[in-house]
Amino acid sequence: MKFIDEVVIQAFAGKGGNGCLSFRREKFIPKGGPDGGDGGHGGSIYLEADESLNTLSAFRFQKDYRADSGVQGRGRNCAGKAGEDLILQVPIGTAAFADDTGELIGDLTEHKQRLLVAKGGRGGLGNIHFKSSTNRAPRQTIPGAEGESRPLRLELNVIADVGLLGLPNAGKSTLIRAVSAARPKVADYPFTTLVPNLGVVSIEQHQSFVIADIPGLIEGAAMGAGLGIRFLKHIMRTRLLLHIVDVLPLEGDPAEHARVIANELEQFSPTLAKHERWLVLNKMDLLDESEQQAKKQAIIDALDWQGPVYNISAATGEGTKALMYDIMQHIELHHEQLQDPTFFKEQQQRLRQIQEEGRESMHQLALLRQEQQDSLDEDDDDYDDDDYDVEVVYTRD
Ligand SMILES: Nc1nc2c(ncn2[C@@H]2O[C@H](COP(=O)(O)OP(=O)(O)OP(=O)(O)O)[C@@H](O)[C@H]2O)c(=O)[nH]1
Ligand SMILES: [Mg+2]
Repeated sequence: MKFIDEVVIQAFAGKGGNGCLSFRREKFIPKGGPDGGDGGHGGSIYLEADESLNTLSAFRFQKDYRADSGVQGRGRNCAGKAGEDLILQVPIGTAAFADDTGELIGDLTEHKQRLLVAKGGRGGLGNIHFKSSTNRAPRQTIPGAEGESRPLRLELNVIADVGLLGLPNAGKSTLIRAVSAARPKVADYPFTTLVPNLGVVSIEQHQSFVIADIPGLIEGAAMGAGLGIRFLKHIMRTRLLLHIVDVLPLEGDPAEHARVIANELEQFSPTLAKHERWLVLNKMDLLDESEQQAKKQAIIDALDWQGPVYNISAATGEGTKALMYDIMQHIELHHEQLQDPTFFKEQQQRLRQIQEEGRESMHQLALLRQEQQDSLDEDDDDYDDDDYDVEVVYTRD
């Protein structure tokens, strides 16, 4: 199955059935009054979130979706049957936009949540409605209204509490393997991870949170280098970012590497760059104990880092448990704070800002790519961002 996180489809809601023009015709009632019934409403189109889905790949080939039309009214005041609604199942975390205006129609964040995306046309009125003292035989009816039709862009953002950030090879996937049942591939070459992986970290019986491991970022990602920045959108909604830094990289210096990531984040969304971010210094098993503290201090000094810092080894598990406990606490505190309506509002506002900035950066990147493509004029380069022939893995234990 392919991991698809963006599709454009056409939604055509059903037309309303026409109102009926009819008069009562019965034995012994020579001039029966009007009895034309109403048309049924056209079927609407809804999106419905389904927790068992994790990609939009079902929409890759079929692009047009039509709900049934309403049936027209009949004589004897019979109303036509309403057209059946069409319910499209999508993964949790799907947002729907009107593709022509860019307007956000809505977000699906909970299992079974429904969102109306194209309203069916109203059923027409039969002539029975138009009888009056002056007109006993009205020939007037109202036809059914057209259903709404619109191009829809569906965007899937995986929903996680914590997002992992870092250069390729920093050990992001190794960490998610160490602390959850998720089993993303780990290897000593860059870009091992090509799609987001989610892992559930269980702390105690009823305490758990979701971590998202995304592909590594490199310098220039905002300009399209490596896999670009498109995966950052999957961690836009997280409450906390874990910035994983390899303390003993094959090339370069850890503090410099951390700066690269901070810079790419800033270019993607300045608001996201100000988000709660913890520095996680990984591969500490490669250093002696005495070196570990010195390394940590050197990185903090070089970055003038004020936030939390953790020393861990994703490979041996050292330090990971304490980190996970602290994350859980942080998430719970955040949960409590969200009860405060002012805080909640601020968070919503901040999220919207991040989404806007992120969308703009991705738009700029798409334009840049288009320019490059045009100037290259290479028709054999049909690289498609969405074409990773791999599956997004959600592992819940
Ligand atoms: N010694 C040591 N090696 C580690 C540690 N964590 C990860 N590694 C190794 O570092 C390499 C890269 O690890 P990954 O987990 O694949 O790195 P990643 O950040 O997911 O990389 P991408 O998916 O390419 O972005 C692998 O060879 C791991 O075995 C650690 O704590 N100690
Ligand atoms: Mg990885």
